[in-house]
Amino acid sequence: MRAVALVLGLLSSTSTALSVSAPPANRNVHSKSVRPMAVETLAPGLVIVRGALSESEQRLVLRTTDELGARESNGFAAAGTPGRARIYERCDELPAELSDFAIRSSQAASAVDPEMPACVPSHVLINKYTTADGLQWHRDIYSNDGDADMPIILLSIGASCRFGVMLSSAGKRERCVVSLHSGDVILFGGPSRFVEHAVLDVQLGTRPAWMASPDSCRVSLTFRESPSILGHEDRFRKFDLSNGVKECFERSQREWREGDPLVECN
Ligand SMILES: O=C(O)CCC(=O)C(=O)O
Repeated sequence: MRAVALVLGLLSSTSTALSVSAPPANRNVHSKSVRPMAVETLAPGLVIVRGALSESEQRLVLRTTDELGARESNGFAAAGTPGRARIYERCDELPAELSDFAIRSSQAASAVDPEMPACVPSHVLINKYTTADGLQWHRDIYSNDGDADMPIILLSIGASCRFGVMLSSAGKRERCVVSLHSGDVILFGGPSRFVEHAVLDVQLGTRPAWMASPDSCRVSLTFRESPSILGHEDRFRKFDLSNGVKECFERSQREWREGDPLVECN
C-alpha cells in the first residue's frame, strides 16, 4: 500500500495508520490533527475522524442516550431487534451538544476532504448493541437516511467494533475493514453516501471501564440531514420486519441503484 500521510495540524501532528484488509492501491491517507483528532480519508466522501470526542464528551453522550432509552415511549424498550435496541429522534429534541459533536466532526472531515458536503443534521438513529453481534451489510437508501448526498455522521461510543465498508476501485469491489474505537466518528457522504457497510462484530473486551449502563456494550449515533421527513418521525421509530418490511428491505438492498429515489419500506 502506498500511504501518504498529510499532516496539517498546528498544535500536534498525529498520523494514524489505517487498519484495512486488502486496501486498494494508491489510497492516500490524509491526516489532519487538531488536539488528538486525526482525519483519515478512505475514499472521497468516506472519512474517519479519530478521537473526535473526548472521554468527558463520550460520557455525556452515553448519559443522554441512557436517559432517552429509559423513556416510557420512544425509549430503547420500544424498538429494535435482539441484541440491538434503537431510537429514532429529531435532533432538536436532544441536548444541542450532541448535534454540535456531529457538526464539528463533519467540519473536520470537510476541511480535509473537499468531496464531503457540509451537513447540519436534522435526525439521529441511536443503536444500542447489547451483544457482540453486529449489523448486516446494507446501504442507507431509505427516506429517513438523509437527503441527497448529505453525509451520514456515525459516532461510535463504548466497545470497539470492526466496521466493514465496500470500496470500489477501478471497477472492482473490495471489502475494507476498519476498527472504530470509542470517540471515533466515520462519515459517508458525497460520492460515498451510499457505500455498503456493516458492523462485523462488537469487541466486548474493549468496553471502557467508565461505561455505566450494565446492559450495553456499544452505542452508535448516526446523524443525518433529512429535512424532507421532519414531522414524520413516528413512521421511522420502529424497524418492524413484519408486514412486508423485511421483503421490501431485502429487495431494495438488492435492486436499488444510485440515482433511484430513496426507498419507503415503512
Ligand atoms: O451501529 C453502527 O455503527 C452502524 C449503524 C448503521 O449502519 C445503521 O443504523 O444503518
